[in-house]
Amino acid sequence: MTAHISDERIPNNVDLAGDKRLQRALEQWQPAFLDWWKQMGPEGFQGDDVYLRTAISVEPGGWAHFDYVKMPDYRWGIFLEPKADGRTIHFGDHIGQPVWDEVPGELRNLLRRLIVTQGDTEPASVEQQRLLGQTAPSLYDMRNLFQVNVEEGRHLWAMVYLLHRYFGRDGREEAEGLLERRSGDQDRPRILGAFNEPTNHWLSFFMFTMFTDRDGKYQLSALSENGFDPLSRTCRFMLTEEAHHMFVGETGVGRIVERTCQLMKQDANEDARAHGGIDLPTMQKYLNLWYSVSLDLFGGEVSSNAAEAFAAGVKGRHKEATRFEDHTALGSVYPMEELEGGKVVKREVPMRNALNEVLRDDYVEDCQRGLDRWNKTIREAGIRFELTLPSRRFHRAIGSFAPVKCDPAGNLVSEADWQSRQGEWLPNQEDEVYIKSLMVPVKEQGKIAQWIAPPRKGINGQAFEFEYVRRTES
Ligand code: BYC
Ligand code: FE
Ligand code: FE
Repeated sequence: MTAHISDERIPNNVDLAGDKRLQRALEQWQPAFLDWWKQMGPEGFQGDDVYLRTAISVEPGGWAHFDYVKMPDYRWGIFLEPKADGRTIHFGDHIGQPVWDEVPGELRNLLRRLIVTQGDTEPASVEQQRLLGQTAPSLYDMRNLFQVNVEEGRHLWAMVYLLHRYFGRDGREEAEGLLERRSGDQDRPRILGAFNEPTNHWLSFFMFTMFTDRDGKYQLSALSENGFDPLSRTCRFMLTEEAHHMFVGETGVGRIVERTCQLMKQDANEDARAHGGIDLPTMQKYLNLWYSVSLDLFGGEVSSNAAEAFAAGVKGRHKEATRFEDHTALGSVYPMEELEGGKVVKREVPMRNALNEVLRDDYVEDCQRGLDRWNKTIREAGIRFELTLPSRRFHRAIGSFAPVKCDPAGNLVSEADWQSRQGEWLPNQEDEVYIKSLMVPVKEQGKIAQWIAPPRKGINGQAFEFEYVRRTES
């Protein structure tokens, strides 16, 4: 294992050439991946030259090499952080034992399920974002979209490598399945809820990369604690790329907020819509939507799956090694809210069963930091409005609160009230029509759509005016 990435048909730092059978199997999967990419990847831009970051080494700095690339020629490959000698399992029931380089028989199903679930989200997001290039507000934003897309494609490669290398025939079948399911498809949907939601305009795209990619950060962090060393090492490398996805989301929403405030200031009634902007209450609705579907991605509050994964040493807490003292998570409890007989009650749950909620807590705090920055922009513009995270009980499809309806403040509401008021809390048909009406493509260098502010700086030291995408298709 080296930090260097080879220059073969499938770039890798796992000595693929030394395992001919595996290499052949992956070389057979590769054309299927490319077919999928051409069919389900960014539509209308496959022949263009895009200023992309490509990994050429997994060493710090080495993974950020910038150049013009046609997306189908992107160097998708298999990059793992180099192996650290003497790593041991540091939580759960096997503390102190050496990490596994192969899959222990009794953990085979559990690990396969986690890897398939993780892997499934990657192509799903590319499918969700497939048409967005056509309405990009600037070349800068278009390039960022494509950067996110190719990296999600590479994250799929990361999981497919593990399936092929460690899970035999079952793994190869799962790898095929990852190219067969489709986001939003009635008959063969993607596995997790948020990845079947339409993401068909840029407000949803930015909210998705802010809130849903951030779930990715926390799930990858939990998986990077893994006792199965190859999964840990691949997740650690994926996390380096994830930071950019969340940057795209947080700054994207931030730039809309900034523009909206400017437009409000120009209007006697602070009406941003009157000037072709996105008003803050509408932004709040999209925030409510994407935050709540992303909360669902952490699973139920009380989960025996989470307890089992922790015990086995395959899913730890965020920064397990440094933030916690007791790495067995036995003999302690975690307070949380649950629903009992139609009422919200506080309950103490054995720690191991509460780990989905523990991870969700870290996520919620991280989200709030992003909102604080957006609210600072609003405050500094002299506007009285605050974006807020809705209650965790709001609009849930997974967990204790899935069976009931709550308003954004967390109050239980009747089904009838929900029906009549949900359009105030979540995007309604009219909001969708309005937002889509703003989505006019801007393809000239240095220009930007009316509803969003330009970024403070460009990518890799380039100016905002840089030609981030060279169009060859019209
Ligand atoms: N939708 O015990 P429970 C990313 C299922 S994002 C549908 O409460 P568990 C990315 C669950 O499978 C990160 N089904 O929860 C972001 C279970 O089914 P079974 C993706 C759901 O199992 C942007 C049952 O309900 N990675 O990378 O502890 C762009 C009871 O579940 C959902 C991962 O998620 C749902 N939302 O935890 C691109 C990591 N939630 O077993 C990429 C891998 C739960 O009863 N996955 N269910 O049939 C996991 O760690 C866990 O499976 C989950 C759920 C966190 C998803
Ligand atoms: Fe990803
Ligand atoms: Fe991502």
